[in-house]
Amino acid sequence: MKLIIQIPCYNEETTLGSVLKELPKNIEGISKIETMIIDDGSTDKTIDIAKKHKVTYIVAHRGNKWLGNAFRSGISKALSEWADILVNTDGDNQYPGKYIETLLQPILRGESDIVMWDRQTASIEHFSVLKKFFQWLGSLLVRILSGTTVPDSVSWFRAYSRESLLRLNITSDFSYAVDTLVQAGSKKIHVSHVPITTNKPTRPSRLFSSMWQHMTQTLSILLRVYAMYHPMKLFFSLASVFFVLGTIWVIRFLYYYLTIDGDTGKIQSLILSGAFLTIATVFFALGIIGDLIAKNRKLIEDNLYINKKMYYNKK
Ligand SMILES: Nc1nc2c(ncn2[C@@H]2O[C@H](COP(=O)(O)OP(=O)(O)OP(=O)(O)O)[C@@H](O)[C@H]2O)c(=O)[nH]1
Ligand SMILES: [Mg+2]
Repeated sequence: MKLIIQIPCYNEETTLGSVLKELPKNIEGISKIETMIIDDGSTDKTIDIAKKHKVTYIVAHRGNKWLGNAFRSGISKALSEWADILVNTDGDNQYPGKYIETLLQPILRGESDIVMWDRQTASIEHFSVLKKFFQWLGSLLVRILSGTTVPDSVSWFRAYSRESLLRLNITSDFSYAVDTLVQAGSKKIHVSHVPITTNKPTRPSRLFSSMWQHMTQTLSILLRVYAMYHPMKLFFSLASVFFVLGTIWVIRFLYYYLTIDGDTGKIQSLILSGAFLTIATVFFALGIIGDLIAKNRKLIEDNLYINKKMYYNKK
């Protein structure tokens, strides 16, 4: 069993050294541990630090391509280098390397394909009450939409089996955290989680400038990926809301029209219901078209899985 520990880095010269020093050198059940950084166009000494610490693979992007693309480059390299398990951790020393062994256990036992770290956000001291509430709400929404049971959906510290890497197709350039979970739920990739504590922050997030930006970006990615994998559920739910509203207003019109001797004074209700029912029809149509496209995507992804397996396993 070969493990590759990957660290996407964007200007992490101050903390990368301590992250690398903390990584485990031996883990029971793992015959080889290798390290990899994906340098996403850093302008500081990130690469020099990686070389100094004898990182096994340095994947360098020309310019800043964002985290989703860095993760994709990492997956590709890990598959080429025959990783059986890939662990992703941050370059800002947010996640204690000593817990990697714990993170791997569900995969080593053959129980899971993706293992997430659960930061237990409710007990993190430096999180405000508002941040804890939104973390809880966001993770609840991700659980509902992805059909997984993860308590902490946006942490980067995760372990992936080779099989899950072959199955996942990252389409988000920016943050892939919820993208992977919706896909895992839809593709029946087993996801589990282990509760571990977090290090104190070494610097503010580089990905998100504020909590609001984090929330809006993540929500937008979540809805887009959900629409990709479950278009019928999404658009039929929206259509149903407008269908019910339209029906209520048309019933109101008919009630007055039929009971109060041809009263046509409620014509506004009829116009409103016409608009609602038209919107409902558009959403129903989008659901059906989306479903047809999603079926094609499934076939394409099945094909991609076979191609990736042949390509990487031959290498
Ligand atoms: N490849 C790439 N990596 C990035 C980029 N921005 C941040 N990173 C890396 O992605 C990891 C996560 O970034 P952080 O800034 O720690 O974001 P975060 O973990 O969501 O935020 P915190 O929870 O506040 O730490 C780090 O290892 C960064 O170096 C980027 O544009 N491209
Ligand atoms: Mg971080």
